[in-house]
Amino acid sequence: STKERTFIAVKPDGVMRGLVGTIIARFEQRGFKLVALKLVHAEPAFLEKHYADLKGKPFFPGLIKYMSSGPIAAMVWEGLDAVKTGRAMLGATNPLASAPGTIRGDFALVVGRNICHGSDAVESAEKEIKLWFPEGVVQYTHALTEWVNE
Ligand code: DAT
Ligand code: MG
Repeated sequence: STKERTFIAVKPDGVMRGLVGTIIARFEQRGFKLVALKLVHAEPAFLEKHYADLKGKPFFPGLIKYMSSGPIAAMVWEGLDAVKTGRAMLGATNPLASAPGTIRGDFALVVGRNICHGSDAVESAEKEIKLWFPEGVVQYTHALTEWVNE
């Protein structure tokens, strides 16, 4: 649906490298609507909730350390097929396997510094949006909505 929402985040390496604007621009230009945005320096305990499904993986401690090493630009984007399209725009988890033209395929090389996060399903998007934005998202009418959608 055109109201589908996904949680997208620029990870600490993306923020430190000055890629927040570039990543936001890609979602804006594609036609998605920004409905929540904040910069957070997340605590390890919070990130363990975000990545609860990966607890037990050998890379989990390193992942939490990386994600808590600096600010994260957390956002919610809304629009047609936002979850799947958002993932396609990010590229494969391992940037070496990400197609050129994707965010990871254009700006990253290694899985442990892959600069961005995107929800992998509608249900995980709902969970992640509640976790990162307990205050809720912002409701407004985007001027482009009627030109981007049929
Ligand atoms: P994604 O971020 O594409 O949804 P994921 O949910 O499987 O991928 O993993 C979350 C993050 O954990 C991923 O962005 C980078 C890190 N990660 C995943 N697999 C890894 C691995 N084999 N080695 C090191 N880090 C890994
Ligand atoms: Mg994931």
